[in-house]
Amino acid sequence: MTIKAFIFDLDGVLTDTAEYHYRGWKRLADELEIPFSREDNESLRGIQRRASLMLILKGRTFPEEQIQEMMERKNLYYLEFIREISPRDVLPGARELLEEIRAAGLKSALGSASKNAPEVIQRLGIENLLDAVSDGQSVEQQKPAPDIFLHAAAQLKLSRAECIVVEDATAGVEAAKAGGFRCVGLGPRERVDGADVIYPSLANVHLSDLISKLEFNVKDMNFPK
Ligand code: B16
Ligand code: MG
Repeated sequence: MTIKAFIFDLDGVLTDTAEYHYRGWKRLADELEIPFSREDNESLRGIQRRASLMLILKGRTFPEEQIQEMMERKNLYYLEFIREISPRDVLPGARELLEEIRAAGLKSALGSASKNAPEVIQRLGIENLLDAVSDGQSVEQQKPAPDIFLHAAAQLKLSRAECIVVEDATAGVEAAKAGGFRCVGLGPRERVDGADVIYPSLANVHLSDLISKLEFNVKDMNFPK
């Protein structure tokens, strides 16, 4: 078997911080009197902080100093919200899969665009199940560039062929593919269509099933065509 590790995205895969990102951006957008909806927030999935702000500003221009202040303000709001995170917020199936990976002698790493990832995994109580952490601080080029996943694989001292990326965002699947990784996509098919295997979420996903689908190249059929 070639599979030696799994590299997990954080938001949308191991936990659902999208709601907290939404609340942070929404508060900022309201203060700036810029329209921003939950639907708009969906397009920010997996997108780093600065690029997210640019999408929210929709071409409105501001001096760099103000851009910095807006990013800091949103992050302060986000940090307030994530204080509520506890081990109960690990998404269904995620902890079980991390434990199965560990028990099988394989490795797990984090590959998240978030600069707050270390705090989130610590609050979730899963840091001991991760052998390496690559986050928004680890690389310059963010998803859809493959750097974050390449950095995670390098930390594990494994090749891209030996690591499987697990992602919920279009930008994340693109990043995995750009890096030459096989990828498990979670969520609606239209969002993660480029993945090799697709599941609605990690709920009831077991390592043995996942590995056989990846090894035999079976794109899951849990979705109606
Ligand atoms: P931060 P992921 C991403 O996390 C989020 O999906 C995205 O909405 C957020 O803007 C980005 O992290 C950066 O987060 O502001 O905390 O650095 O899906 O890559 O785990
Ligand atoms: Mg994500």
